[in-house]
Amino acid sequence: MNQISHIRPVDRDYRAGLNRPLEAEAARDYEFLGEKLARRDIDIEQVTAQVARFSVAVPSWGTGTGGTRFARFPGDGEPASVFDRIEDCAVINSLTGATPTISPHFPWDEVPDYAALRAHAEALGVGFDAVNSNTFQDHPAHAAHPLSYKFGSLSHTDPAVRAQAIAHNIDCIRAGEALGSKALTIWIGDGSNFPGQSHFGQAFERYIASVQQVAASLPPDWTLFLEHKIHEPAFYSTVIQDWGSSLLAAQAVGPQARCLVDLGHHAPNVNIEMIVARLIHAGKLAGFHFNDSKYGDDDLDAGAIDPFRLFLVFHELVDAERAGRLDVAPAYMIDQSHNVTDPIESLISSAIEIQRAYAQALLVDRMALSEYQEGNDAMMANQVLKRAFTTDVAPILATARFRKGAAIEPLAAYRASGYRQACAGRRPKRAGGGGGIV
Ligand code: AOS
Ligand code: ZN
Ligand code: ZN
Repeated sequence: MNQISHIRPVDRDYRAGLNRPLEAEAARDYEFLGEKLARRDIDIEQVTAQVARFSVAVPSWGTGTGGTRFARFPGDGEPASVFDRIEDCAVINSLTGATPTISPHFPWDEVPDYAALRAHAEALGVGFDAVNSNTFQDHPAHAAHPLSYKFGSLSHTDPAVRAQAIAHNIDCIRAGEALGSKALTIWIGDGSNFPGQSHFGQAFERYIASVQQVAASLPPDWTLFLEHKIHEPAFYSTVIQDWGSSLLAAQAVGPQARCLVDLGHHAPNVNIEMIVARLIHAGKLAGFHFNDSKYGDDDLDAGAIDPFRLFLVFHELVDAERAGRLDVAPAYMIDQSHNVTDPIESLISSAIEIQRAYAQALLVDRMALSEYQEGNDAMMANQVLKRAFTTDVAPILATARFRKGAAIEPLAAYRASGYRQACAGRRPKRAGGGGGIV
């Protein structure tokens, strides 16, 4: 069977047809912006080429409607299997040209034949990014998880639970190898709800010893991403609460371990861009889980709440890259929970917002900024950043997409394709109801 016959947005000719009436206007907007940037000594073609090379991975779990602790309201045509999830991810990539890889989560995405899964993805033009383990839930139907993670996993007081969690992480590495991944992301829900419930030092030491065992099973060209989170599901303390704990753990585990920054995993008002700078300084930045937040780990769409912060994160990254201070390219992934939107639309929009922040960061006049910083001219230094942030880079993004054969207007193209309605016709309806964050 032709795998793409039922997935219109993946058809290049279909996208070209939708682009045709938009091309002339997009070209005019691009030319006009090119002239404006030239007055700032910026070559628009260089910026567009960098934007075109930029990509961010989409989470397989983000293609289904998420939920809160209170309820989940699934939409029609939601993916019923990992094969469906890959198709949705392929749609996002075809339209944006910016999301060629998928970050799978196990055991949610477990299959008996990973070669078949990989072939399915390749036929749709996508590959796999970091694999994620899941020891923050019980998997009672799964033979490899007979023990409960209620009181923790890699830091559990019971060595048998720790061994089970370690084995699961190693299984994830093996699955990832079959899929062509090069990294394992570990986020644990371990922590405590009551002062006195757990011993901070001992739990941390148990975590490090467990992760060291996982690291011992890593292929040499793999990286281990350690993800910190201030709270939830544990609300008094978490074992890897902040970037400091993450850095200490990564340093103890060794050169293959690095720190992953999920933008929603900090206290409100924490200066995340400075955390990024510090992790770069330590040579331990792994990458990101992008999302946006107002209060906590809200998992809202990237750029929906605070696009300036997203820009400031990219400003640090571009600055470090230009100065040769990035020892490895950071891994970019989206980690969101879509509760009131079509998940495909949210992921399309987020990929564009992340790319937008990157493009804006490329426009920062770094020479001028450095001079203002050296001269302690706070006002003008801030103006340099604002000038880049307020530049409308949409024509650059649209042109980068058009030249790749993606959609000039991805959201409109997605809606016009009727993809979700077609999915509703062939995928089973999912029940809503009970809470549970995915
Ligand atoms: C949880 O808060 C984290 O962001 C993890 O990255 C988690 O694995 C992912 O959100 C899927 O639940
Ligand atoms: Zn995350
Ligand atoms: Zn999170």
